[in-house]
Amino acid sequence: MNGFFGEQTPIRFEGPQTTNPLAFRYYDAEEIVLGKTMSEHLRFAVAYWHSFAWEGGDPFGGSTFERPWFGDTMAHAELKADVAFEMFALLGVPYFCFHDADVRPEGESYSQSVKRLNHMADIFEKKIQQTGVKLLWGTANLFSHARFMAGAATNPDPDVFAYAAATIKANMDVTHRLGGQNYVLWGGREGYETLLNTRMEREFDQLGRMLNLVVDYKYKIGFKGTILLEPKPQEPSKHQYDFDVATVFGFLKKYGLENEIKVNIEVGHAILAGHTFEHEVATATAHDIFGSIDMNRNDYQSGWDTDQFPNNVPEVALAYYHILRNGGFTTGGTNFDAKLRRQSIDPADLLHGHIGAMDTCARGLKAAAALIEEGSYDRFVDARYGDWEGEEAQAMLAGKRSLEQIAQRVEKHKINPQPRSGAQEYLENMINRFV
Ligand code: XLS
Ligand code: NI
Ligand code: NI
Repeated sequence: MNGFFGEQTPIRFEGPQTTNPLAFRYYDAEEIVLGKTMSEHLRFAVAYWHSFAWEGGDPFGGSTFERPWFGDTMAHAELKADVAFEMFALLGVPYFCFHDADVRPEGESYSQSVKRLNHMADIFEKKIQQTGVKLLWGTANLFSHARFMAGAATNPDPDVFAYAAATIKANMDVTHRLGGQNYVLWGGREGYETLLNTRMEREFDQLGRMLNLVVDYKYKIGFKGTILLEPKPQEPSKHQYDFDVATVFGFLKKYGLENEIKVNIEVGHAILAGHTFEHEVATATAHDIFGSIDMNRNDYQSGWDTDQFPNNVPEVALAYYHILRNGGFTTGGTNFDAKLRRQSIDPADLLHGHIGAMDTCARGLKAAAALIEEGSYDRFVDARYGDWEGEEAQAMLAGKRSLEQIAQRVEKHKINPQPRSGAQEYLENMINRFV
């Protein structure tokens, strides 16, 4: 293959001993782990925006990347698509994800923007057929353009709500046409900059209405994928309504959507919300709203959503443990919503970022699978709750005992519970055997 990445052959698995930087050490797509191939478990996806649309700017300086597809014509957009699929093939990733704004230049009107999006979808349709690379999810960018500066669904101007609704419709149509497995809504500006100009109760109802419209439309067009909300506490807004998984669950319940919408959880967003990633995954599986993950970390000292490729095996392993315990992904997958550092300007840097990320996830998955297969960890934690299997405990849980009845039993049997060790250090050491 000879294109943007030069003369390059697809990245192969060469095992942990290899010194070849353009090879996988741990990700062997066909290796069977807990009855499925690694590729089927992990369902890797490349994020179009960071890899192909981000220019390397930061608040103090402009772009650092020179890419032949930077420009606002459709010819640039088509070249970008060629390079994107060149990279998907080199990496052997089964999926990709995109926003409308990543793949086509903004039009002068809504209709022109949609026309351009549909043209790119025609191209993607062919490429999907030719390569077998599939769409993990599509989404609308409802945060970059100035019209969305005060929010999309939560904007005080109903025309912005309408424009956002129309844009979502166009993106759902394209996602459906391309066989997308999910449709994502991340509300970067669904929140506020200052409470001084904000009526929160109105904005909640507007967002609740928009999500209901999305779900109605999903059934109308027969989209079989999952609708996903992506929580984040802030950035770009000072405060975002989809703060974290628990907040999103409460919101979905309020608007009757807890059985319709699931979550796409991002590592860096979990950290910004003051949680660990595995906390967010465990909260989602506990509420039965787990959908998909954006596997990109922050720089843990900077306090920003720096969108770096994952490199921490224990962190990744604990997240996959909760995902596997929940039965693994269904329509979701592992999306790298990650970008290069702005000094990493070479084409090969894009490959190194993804290769390292895929290897980190593969190691994490294998560690989590080994932990589950070996079984002592789960047995220990299950045993901690073992007494709840008793008859009286089950009756209390099922609502068959009143407070008075419980009090009587405590008195009669002189119940006097003794503290038991939580064994945290023992468990930490046990986990360390696997990661
Ligand atoms: C931004 C989000 C965004 C979503 C898709 O922080 O992670 O990239 O994943 O809109
Ligand atoms: Ni993010
Ligand atoms: Ni994301």
